[in-house]
Amino acid sequence: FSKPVSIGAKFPQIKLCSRMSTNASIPEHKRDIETFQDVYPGIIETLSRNPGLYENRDVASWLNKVLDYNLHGGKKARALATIFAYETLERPENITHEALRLIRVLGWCVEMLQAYFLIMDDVMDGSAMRRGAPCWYRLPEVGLGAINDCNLVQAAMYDILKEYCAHLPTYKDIVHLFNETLFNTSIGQHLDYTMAHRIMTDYSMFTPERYTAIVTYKTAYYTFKMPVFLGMLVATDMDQRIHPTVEKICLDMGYLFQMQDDFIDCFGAEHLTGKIGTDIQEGKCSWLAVQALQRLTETQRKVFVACYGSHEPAHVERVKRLYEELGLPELYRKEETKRYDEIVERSQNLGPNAGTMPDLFIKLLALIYNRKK
Ligand code: DMA
Ligand code: MG
Ligand code: MG
Ligand code: MG
Repeated sequence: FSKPVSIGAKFPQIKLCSRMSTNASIPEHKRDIETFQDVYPGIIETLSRNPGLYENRDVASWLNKVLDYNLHGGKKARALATIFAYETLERPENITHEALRLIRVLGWCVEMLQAYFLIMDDVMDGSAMRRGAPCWYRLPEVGLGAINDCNLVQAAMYDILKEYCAHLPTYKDIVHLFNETLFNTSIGQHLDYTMAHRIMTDYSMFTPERYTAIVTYKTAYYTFKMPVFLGMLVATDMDQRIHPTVEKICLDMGYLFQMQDDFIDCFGAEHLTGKIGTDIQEGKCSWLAVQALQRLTETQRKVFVACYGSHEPAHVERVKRLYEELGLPELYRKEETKRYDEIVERSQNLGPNAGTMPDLFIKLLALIYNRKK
């Protein structure tokens, strides 16, 4: 290990959203010259040495194309969260260039898991655009081949984990965390899909409890629990005793994140999100739909049932107008702030073993609060 560079925990005041690494606020002589993006070519190079890909060069270049198309252009919120987690939780003197490279590679693995789910998700949701470009499955040369492309991305992720992390004492725990996250997210995606593919007049399952289950499984595990726990697994001497509370806060932050996603699906600006909403058309159990169903009058309910789950633009507009008539945009803003405040308070009360964990939660909240994309 080379000479340590101190970053992260010593500079909690850094601004978060504008860059991929916290380098800018670090004195020049201590600056880590490698960035998150810089470790990507090494990952591609490592994959090219996989025996199967080495023997099948055309498949190797296809996989590069899959990764280039599906890993870039997004917010990379989960990779950022992974890197923040490590930089915040690790003691500054232990943050070496090698440790930073490792956590950045893990950040890319998290983004690969995300790419895997997004490719599938866009097929399942009948979406057209992602990150300002056509969804992968919609490219003429892809189509249903997208299913196997997902498998390739997932296999590449585990290959990279092995190549870069097999020597770590926590390797087993890291792989276990990826397996758990894959399983939980798939459970959530199944819940989400089956809720949308029901008898369209039946809204008995659109309850707050069911909504919590869907968003916890489909979003919270992979968006917050995984990055935070990866940071803990790579940082030295993490106190195991606060884990259950930390996990609960991560899952509640995931709820907030998906609630925002649902709001943006309906009321967001396409030029910012790079995607076109489908929740109303697909009849999704979204935060807005669940809130609406708790507030509709008998007459409004008839309109909702007639228009929800329809691709007819007039029907979609009518549902949006109903949401506005019910004051859901105002309710959303209040609820977002309330949930933000609750998470701040709970992270401040983690107790004497929490270390820098509260700082991490504040950073993660800053990353997502009032987000428009
Ligand atoms: C997000 O669900 C969850 C996963 C696992 C992709 P979503 O369909 O609301 O996401 P998006 O709005 O990005 O399509
Ligand atoms: Mg979707
Ligand atoms: Mg979806
Ligand atoms: Mg969405």
